[in-house]
Amino acid sequence: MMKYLKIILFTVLGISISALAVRSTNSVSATVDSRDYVLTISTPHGELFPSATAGVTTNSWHQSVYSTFYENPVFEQDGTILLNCAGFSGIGIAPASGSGDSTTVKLTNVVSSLTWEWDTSYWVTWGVSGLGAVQPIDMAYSGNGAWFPDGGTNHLRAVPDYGWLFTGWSGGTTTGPSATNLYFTATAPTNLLASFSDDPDGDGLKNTNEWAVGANPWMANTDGDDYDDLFEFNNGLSPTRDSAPFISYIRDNPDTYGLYSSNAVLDVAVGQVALGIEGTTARLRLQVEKSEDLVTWTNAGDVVEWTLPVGGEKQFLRVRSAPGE
Ligand SMILES: [Ca+2]
Ligand SMILES: [Ca+2]
Ligand SMILES: [Ca+2]
Repeated sequence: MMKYLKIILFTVLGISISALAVRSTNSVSATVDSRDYVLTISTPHGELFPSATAGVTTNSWHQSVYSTFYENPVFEQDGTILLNCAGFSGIGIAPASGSGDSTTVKLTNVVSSLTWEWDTSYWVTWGVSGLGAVQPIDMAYSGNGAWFPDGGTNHLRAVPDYGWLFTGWSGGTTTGPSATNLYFTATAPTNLLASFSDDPDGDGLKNTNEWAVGANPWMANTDGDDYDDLFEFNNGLSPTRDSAPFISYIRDNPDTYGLYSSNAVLDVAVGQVALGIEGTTARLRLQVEKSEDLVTWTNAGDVVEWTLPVGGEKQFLRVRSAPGE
């Protein structure tokens, strides 16, 4: 029995000695990349932290590089431009992209790059001229201003007070009165102005009075006759109905209304008719003329003269043709 144990022991020992002999003669070789890996970090905004990571950095293969900023977000142009770091993308780095404002990447290319990306927003304010308000719709705002993302669209609504009408936007955009709902895309910090007027057509008649008589607050002469809305309103005429026939009727019937047309007055005052007052006597002198061609006129008789005593009180005199007998 002891004899067999010795054989087994020597056998195991022999194998062990043999294995040691093989390991001592084996060798392992590995290739180590000793080249410099160059990472270029760039950013359009902000100050990179630590400053050593700004610009070109030399590292080894699979070296970890940490990059972040001293400050985020960043404000520019007196606080009217808001910049938020929105992540990065790169070449020859792992990971190749990411979100947030800090990262640790490993270099996988000899020449690699990491570029930070930023979101830009512009501070847009709004004011009013006249009486009305600007309402921001479905958007965050503070007072009379809000951050508008670059290229994004926000909705503002112009709401006039009673008696006033919206006439348009100015400032960052110019619109007419129909743009009460403004969908504005900002490309720079902007001050918008919403204008309101109580007399947008400038005819002197306030909107409330225009509405009261059905006139058009956007037209100075709603019915297109010879009289503006204000004149018709102030004189009991209708700004929505042509007043010309009414005026013509009066003009064509001066006897009915005790009127003289300008022509009738001229006929008495000019030419060969003279009506003068001498003391307490009114004197009228008439000269009848004749013509064959309505161009050349000659006297057709003697001057005829009438006199009439007049008192000290105001009197009106007139001359008219008399029917024959
Ligand atoms: Ca008006
Ligand atoms: Ca009008
Ligand atoms: Ca009119």
